Amino acid sequence: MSLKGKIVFVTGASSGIGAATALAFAAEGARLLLAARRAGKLAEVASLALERGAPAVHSIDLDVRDHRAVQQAIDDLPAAWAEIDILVNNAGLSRGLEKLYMGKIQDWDEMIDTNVKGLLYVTRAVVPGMIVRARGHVINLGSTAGEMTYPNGAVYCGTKAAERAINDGLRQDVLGTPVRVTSVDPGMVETDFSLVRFHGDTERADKVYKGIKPLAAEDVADAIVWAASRPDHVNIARVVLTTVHQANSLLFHRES
Ligand code: NDP
Ligand code: 8X3
Repeated sequence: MSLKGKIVFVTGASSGIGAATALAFAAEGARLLLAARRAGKLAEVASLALERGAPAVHSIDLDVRDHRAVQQAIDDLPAAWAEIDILVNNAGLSRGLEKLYMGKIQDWDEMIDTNVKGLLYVTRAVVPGMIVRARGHVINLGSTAGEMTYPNGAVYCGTKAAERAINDGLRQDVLGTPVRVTSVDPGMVETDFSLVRFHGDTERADKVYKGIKPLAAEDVADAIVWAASRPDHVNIARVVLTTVHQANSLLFHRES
């Protein structure tokens, strides 16, 4: 299915997988609606997307944790941008890596509010329009962490297990409409993810990828664009992808 001229809304488009996804859709000639909190970084991605072939880009400064702001942002879209064809629910993060009984409440709130509630708020604001227009595709960012919990990551893994349930629930709830629902579930991807998890500690973040060739954000973007470009009667329910150095959440091969 051609993606040319489609309106693609990517949340968390200012870095990592979201930015790579925006650029991959740009190369397909899609129109891009990009959202994140860091307006400067979003502007850089927007200008690159135009260079790569997006016919138009509209950026929104948005915190997905604020349900009123999310609804307002969708309600306020200029008419030319209102008919969203593809929603990529990518905004998300992990905070901390420690035993559950020592975890920081603020970290838990941030992960749950972003990865679970934020995803729900955006979905709730966008999907009704897709139902009315009888077309649309929601692509949610899950994780291998949602399939298998790892030590010290219970809350992050819990948010991705919730994504999995929400993804599957939404697919059931839109049954009978042409709207498609996909979860793209990567293993370890080298982005700012670990830097954010460790609150800016670069040394600790770098260790995560030591001896491993992780997935790149572009590998995940490729899977997202692939799912979006299947014929419109084909619903890809879930794509799980890891580097060859990772078998699951717990098992890695590290080169010494
Ligand atoms: P990055 O840190 O590079 O990107 C995260 C993006 O989410 C940023 O653009 C950030 O933008 C945005 N974001 C975070 N909080 C909010 C918020 N409250 N409102 C709006 N946007 C927000 O990490 P990744 O690219 O790796 O992560 C993207 C998604 O992929 C996440 O859902 C993550 O859980 C998932 N994932 C990542 C994996 C990995 O190993 N990297 C593996 C599996 C899944 P800003 O700060 O400007 O708001
Ligand atoms: C990100 C992958 O395993 O680092 O969802 O949590 S992992």
